[in-house]
Amino acid sequence: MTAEDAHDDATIVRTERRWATISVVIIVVLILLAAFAGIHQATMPQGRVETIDPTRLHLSGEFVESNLGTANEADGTVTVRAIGQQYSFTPACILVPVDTPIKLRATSADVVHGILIQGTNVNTMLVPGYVSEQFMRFEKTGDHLMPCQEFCSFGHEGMWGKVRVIDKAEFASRAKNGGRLSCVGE
Ligand SMILES: [Cu+2]
Repeated sequence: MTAEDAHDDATIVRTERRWATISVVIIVVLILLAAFAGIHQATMPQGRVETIDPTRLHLSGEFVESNLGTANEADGTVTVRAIGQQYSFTPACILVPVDTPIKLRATSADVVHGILIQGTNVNTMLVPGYVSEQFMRFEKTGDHLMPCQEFCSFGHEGMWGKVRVIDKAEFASRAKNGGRLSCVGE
């Protein structure tokens, strides 16, 4: 074996080690990402599955009509409850305060629909029988379109709602009397 061969062997060993290390690092990063997403409920579908009877939404429980809309919680957060059905969302205009942690809880009364809030990364499927939960926070006041983003039969393209983000003080004054808020008809 000449000195040159020995030098080549050393180069090969070094290169192989380097690529082996890179492969192991990639695998470790992927494992950490999967663990992080699982712990923070950011996987789709989520590990924590909540079921609900879609035929009885309007009769009792969390998604009766009088409970739909925006609820002001005691801890300063806000919960929005909504349903999708062929071919509208209830409420059709969701009212939320700016710069506030918001929990969106939604489900479908018939077929698969989707909620997508334009200009944000909020995008979730509404599957009959399951409750979809998503967290959001709006940095600026203003209106966002909220189209159904899952083809749900021939009226699909006409199915859309709106999200209106308003000033915190205005929201607080409207929430004073309790009940559920929305911006339908405004
Ligand atoms: Cu739809």
